Formats: sequence, C-alpha cells, structure tokens
Amino acid sequence: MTKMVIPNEPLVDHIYTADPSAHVFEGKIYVYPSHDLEHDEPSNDNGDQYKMEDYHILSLDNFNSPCVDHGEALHVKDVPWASTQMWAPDCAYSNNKYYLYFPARDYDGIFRIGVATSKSPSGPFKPEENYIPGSYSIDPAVFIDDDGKAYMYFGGLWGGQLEKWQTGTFVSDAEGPAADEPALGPLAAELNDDMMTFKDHPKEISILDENGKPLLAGDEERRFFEAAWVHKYNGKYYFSYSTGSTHFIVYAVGDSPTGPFVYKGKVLEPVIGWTNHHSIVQFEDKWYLFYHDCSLSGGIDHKRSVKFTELKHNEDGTIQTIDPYRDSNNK
Ligand code: FUB
Repeated sequence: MTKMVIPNEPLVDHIYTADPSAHVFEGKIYVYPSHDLEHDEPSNDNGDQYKMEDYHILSLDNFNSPCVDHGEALHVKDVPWASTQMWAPDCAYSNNKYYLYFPARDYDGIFRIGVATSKSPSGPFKPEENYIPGSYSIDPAVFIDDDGKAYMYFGGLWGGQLEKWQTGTFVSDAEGPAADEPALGPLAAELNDDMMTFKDHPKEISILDENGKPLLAGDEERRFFEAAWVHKYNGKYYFSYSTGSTHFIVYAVGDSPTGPFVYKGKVLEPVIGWTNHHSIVQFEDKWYLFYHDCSLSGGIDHKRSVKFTELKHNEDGTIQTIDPYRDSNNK
C-alpha cells in the first residue's frame, strides 16, 4: 500500500536524508535534502562524519500524498572540482531552468559552492566545471524576491570553515572571535541573471539584538552557526538559521533581503541528533517547516531523516515556536 506523508514522521525511510530545502515548483512540493550514508567512522567537530556523496530529490503532490524519491540527481564523481562532502543543497528556478546549489570540498579540502542545472525540478542535474567564483563555506540558500532579484545566503562555523575567511582569503588556522566580540555573520551575495555568478563580493549580514547591538560570539543561544534560510511574510524578510552548538533554529526579521535583521525568537527546539537544519515554505494558504532529526536511526548523528510540520505566524508577525515531540510519539 502507498504510504501517505505524516507530519513529524520521516518523509522517506529507505534512505537517510537531512538539511531539507523545500520549494513549490510546478504546483508540487520539491525537497532538496542531503543524502546521509551508512558508515562507522568517528564523529568530530569538523563534521567528518557527514561524508555524503550525492543528492536524491524528493517530491510530494501535497501534504496528503506519498513522497516520491526521484533517485540520484547528482553525484560527486560527476563534479569536476569537488572531492567529497556534498552537504546541504538548495534549488532555485529562473531562466526556464532549475539551479541546484551545493557545497562540497574542493581538492584542497576547502568548502566551495557549486551549481548544476536541469530542465526538471527533480533532475538529473548537470554540474558546471568550476565552483561559483568567490564562493566559500557551506549551506547555500537562494531567495528570489518579488522584484526578481536573487540572493544567495551561505556560511557555517567549525566544519563549515567560516572562521577561516575573516580576512577574505582562506587562513587554515584562523579562529573565531572572542566571546565578547561580535559573532561572525552569514554571507549574502546577489546573483547575476545567469544565476551562476555573484554580482559582487559576498557581504556579511548583521544580526542585531533588541537594542540594535550585534549578537556576540558568546551568545550561543542566538548567534548564527549555519543553515541560513530566508522567507518573506507580510512584506518582511525572515532570516532563520541554526545556532549549532545550542541546537535551536531561530529567526531574525528585517526590511531588506540583506538585512540588518533583528533577532526575534525560536522557530524550532533542539531535535534528536546534534545538527538542526530546516526550511520554511508556503503551500496554498499554509506555511510549513521542513527539518530533520535522528529518530529513525536511533540517534546516530550522521543518519538523519527529513520531516515536516505546519508553521504558524502570529498576528504580530512572530513565529510560534515548534517542539516536534510535544504531544507525539515521534521521538
Ligand atoms: O549535513 C551536513 C551539515 O550538517 C550541513 O551542511 C549543516 O547545516 C548540518 O546540518
């Protein structure tokens, strides 16, 4: 019997999937996740346990339908510049094409962001020869504004190497700021019409506290770690992200796609497993949060499963915090 999707349960259980970027394309929900693999290698703060090699794209006709796995859409062996670790991807539609954006390590072990194209949202995707010039670090998320301008947001601490780019070039032993200094922000770059190059050098985004001061590096419950995502609601830009070491998905709101953004609160409580990574998408008249956890694998950090649940904005524009395990057996 065909299995319908259920909120807060794995979208699929025949493979492990993580870092879901959800979009509505051609009237359906398409989910672009990482594809977690089975292995016994040790975990560390560098993220070596996340040694993914390919992407599978998932789709749902609606939230009362089965989830389809469209099979392998892109493999690292087909990407000339990439050596390993195909981490959190995203997809955008423009110029009658679909653009798959993905981070991977180059042959020097440096994370870069690549792009591959397809005529179909489910792939297969054909990679470009080289990574996006001027790109670095991880977790690309592309937001296209109502005026047609497209922005890529990216960056991630620790294994994501953001600390190493503070001077504008890669410094392999660079460390992050002290706890009482401003936290490192994510990067944003407007894309050219080709959707494959940056208009200008990526710029750091400011995330401010309620007094207009930058969040500090020691403020681990609120500062940016990884998993950038932008959605627009009632004319405001919502920048949401993972706090990494404290495991929340939080959000900040601004009046421009490149910020500054003011911290507002939590979207998602910590989930089973170290990482927390999400996307927020509108389908028909409701909003949904896609996220992952390690419940299916019994808590193994690098074997995650993508899930979804409804997300609600309050009348004042704030987001109701989600605890996916409240009132449920889905642990
Ligand atoms: O899946 C690998 C990495 O783990 C992602 O790029 C991060 O966001 C974290 O979820």
